[in-house]
Amino acid sequence: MYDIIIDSIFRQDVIQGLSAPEKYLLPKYFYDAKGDYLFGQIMHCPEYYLTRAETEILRDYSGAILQACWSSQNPLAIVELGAGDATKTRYLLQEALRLQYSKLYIPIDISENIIDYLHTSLPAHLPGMQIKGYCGEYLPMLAEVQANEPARKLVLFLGSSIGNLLPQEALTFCQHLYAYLNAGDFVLMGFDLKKNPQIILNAYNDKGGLTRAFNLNLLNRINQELGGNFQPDNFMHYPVYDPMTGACKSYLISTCAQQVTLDNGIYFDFAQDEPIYMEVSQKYSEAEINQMGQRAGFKPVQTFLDSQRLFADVLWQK
Ligand code: AVI
Repeated sequence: MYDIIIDSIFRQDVIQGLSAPEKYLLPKYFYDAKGDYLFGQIMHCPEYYLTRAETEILRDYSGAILQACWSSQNPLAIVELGAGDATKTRYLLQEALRLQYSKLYIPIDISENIIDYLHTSLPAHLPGMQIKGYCGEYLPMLAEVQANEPARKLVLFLGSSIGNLLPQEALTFCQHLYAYLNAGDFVLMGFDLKKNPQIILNAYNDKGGLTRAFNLNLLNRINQELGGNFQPDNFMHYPVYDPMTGACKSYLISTCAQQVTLDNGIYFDFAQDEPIYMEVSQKYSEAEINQMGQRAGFKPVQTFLDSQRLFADVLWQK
């Protein structure tokens, strides 16, 4: 039953996106098992600096981040939206245990596999840390966490996941996040910074072709799950970066006139050179980040940068 509902939402979104005058697919559908694997590979490829930069920040500044959130009256619960395998977060959690600032980690993830994995893998690395995973959409789950856990919260939203929203959507997300928090709660949010445009473009066009495969995998997923007949070789991976707006957008370009059909008979015509918009990975200046935090209602506490100033983890308080 669950699979049928998921399949029909996926189908609905694909049909809506590919029938639009400007075709698009939703990036949340990148992450099937193969997509998770490819994203794991991307995070380790030489051009994709984001993960290395943020890992450096958490390795070097976890103590300072926690000090800034510390209050002797109230223990801290560390909540993470989109925890993934929590590799980077472990630095913060280990430091929280060492300083005795927190003994409760609450990962929220849409994937039950991830939550199960964290429950089984983390205790060996974090003796004494209680792990209470919540599976579902970020904000509804955060509401449940707030109802169930009285502790003060430090909410992590790392990895530049906020960058996969357009700036206006990102602001709306931050405003909603603010509304779900209690006065005194903290947010640590990871933003990729504007920088030399070539460095950014290379990160989304790695020489090993991982990002290309990551984008084309969504066409394979449509073939497998919706009985599509996409020929991925007929599409070209085309990322562009606009240094004025900070938007790095990925497209798949149809290299010929073609028709693609799903197993229910619905079809989509592609003109030669017609694009499918796949994803935005928005980059920000420090001033733009501060402005967003303030417009959402947060008080800026501190900004943590890596040594090359590529990436920012920004601490805000409600
Ligand atoms: C998950 N997200 C922050 C990645 C990004 O950088 O926008 C997804 C990604 N897409 C292509 N490469 C990485």
